[in-house]
Amino acid sequence: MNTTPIVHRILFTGTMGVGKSTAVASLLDAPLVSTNIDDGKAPVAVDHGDIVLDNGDRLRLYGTPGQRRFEPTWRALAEDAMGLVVLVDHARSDPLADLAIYLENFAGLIARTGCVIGVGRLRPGASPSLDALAEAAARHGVVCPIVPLDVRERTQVLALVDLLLVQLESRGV
Ligand SMILES: Nc1nc2c(ncn2[C@@H]2O[C@H](COP(=O)(O)OP(=O)(O)O)[C@@H](O)[C@H]2O)c(=O)[nH]1
Ligand SMILES: [Mg+2]
Repeated sequence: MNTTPIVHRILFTGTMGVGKSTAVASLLDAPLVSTNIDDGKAPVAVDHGDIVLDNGDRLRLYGTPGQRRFEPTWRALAEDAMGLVVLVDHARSDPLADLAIYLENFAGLIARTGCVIGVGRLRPGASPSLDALAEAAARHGVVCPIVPLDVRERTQVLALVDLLLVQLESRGV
């Protein structure tokens, strides 16, 4: 059992089925665990797991519940978080609208810490383009890395988390 203190709590958010649990699990050596987070109404099960980076920093990664009815839980998780990974499922009907929901709900966390956006199930040439997604993010005041990824590929998820950590470091979070 590793007892290094937790350096960062990072949230993975996005629509149901986008791959939050898969992304977090892909980084872990141990199985995902589920904890009840009390948002004041009822306990909600939240997936999480810890990874220890090569430099010894320990990260706790959370997959937020996807549905909007969990907005109070999102707020509770965001309070303690140190960064946000927004996953966009490009195969859904309106990825721009999906992105907007998460950027709006987590605006405070993003402003305080940082954000990266991973786009899954992106087919070549499909609309909206990554540029269009970046422009939409910018309209929400969020200028951050946007990269295509397959959440099942550990190296790709790790690269996205690295982009987030670089951002946190440069912002002194
Ligand atoms: N075929 C395919 N499956 C994917 C892709 N991205 C994610 N998945 C699958 O989609 C599912 C996502 O489920 P999960 O991680 O539980 O989503 P969550 O609701 O966001 O936690 C998993 O079974 C992934 O393997 C992709 O690009 N292609
Ligand atoms: Mg999940």
